Amino acid sequence: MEISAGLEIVGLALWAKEQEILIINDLHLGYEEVLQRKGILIPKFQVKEILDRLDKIIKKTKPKIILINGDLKHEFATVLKQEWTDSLRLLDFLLKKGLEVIIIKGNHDPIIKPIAEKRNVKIVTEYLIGDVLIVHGDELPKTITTSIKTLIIGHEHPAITIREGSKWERYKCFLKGRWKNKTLIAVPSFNPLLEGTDILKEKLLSPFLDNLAEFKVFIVSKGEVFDFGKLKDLS
Ligand SMILES: [Mn+2]
Repeated sequence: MEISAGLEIVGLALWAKEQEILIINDLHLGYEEVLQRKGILIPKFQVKEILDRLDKIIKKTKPKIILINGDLKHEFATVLKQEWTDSLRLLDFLLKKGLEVIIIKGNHDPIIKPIAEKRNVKIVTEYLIGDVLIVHGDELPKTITTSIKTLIIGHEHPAITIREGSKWERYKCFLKGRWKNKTLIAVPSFNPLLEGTDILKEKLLSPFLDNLAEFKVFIVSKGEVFDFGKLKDLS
């Protein structure tokens, strides 16, 4: 589904069709190890699930470049064993397909460099596609030129809880609204383990997102996209 001119939602990724660039964010690889250290035992299915989903999207879109818009791995202060293994597995999977991989630095990525350097992958703080600027979204950029019309961010992990009969289900969603005089698109986390921030109930994280009332919500469920209209009409 096209969310904005030239930008399509494909699963939990955003697809810049003309430029053949696929955008994903907030993989938080190694999150399972972090949970396990806290005594929460969960099966390690995260990477496999991520690669399976990515494989489907890549086969469908055939991108040239893949942008990882921040938070490739989870732990801030160090590189955990699982983060090494999982991050390299992901990069190798993408590089083997002949894709150019570019990492946009997120707030969980202060020490991403040794991983990226191992595979010669570029790290940037932002990426420009025509008049579309892609940043992680944890902080506002110092300068934004007037020529930029659209911003794409991650970081927020947007999701929404919807009532279905007697139970509530949480779905990941894309958001589209305005930030200053520009179009803003927030992309959900690509990690299946991270359900996301309930935008109706929880405090918002990104300084780009303040009042979401006028934002449009696009829910992703089992790879399908549904336009749910404006948030103010949902709550
Ligand atoms: Mn983040």
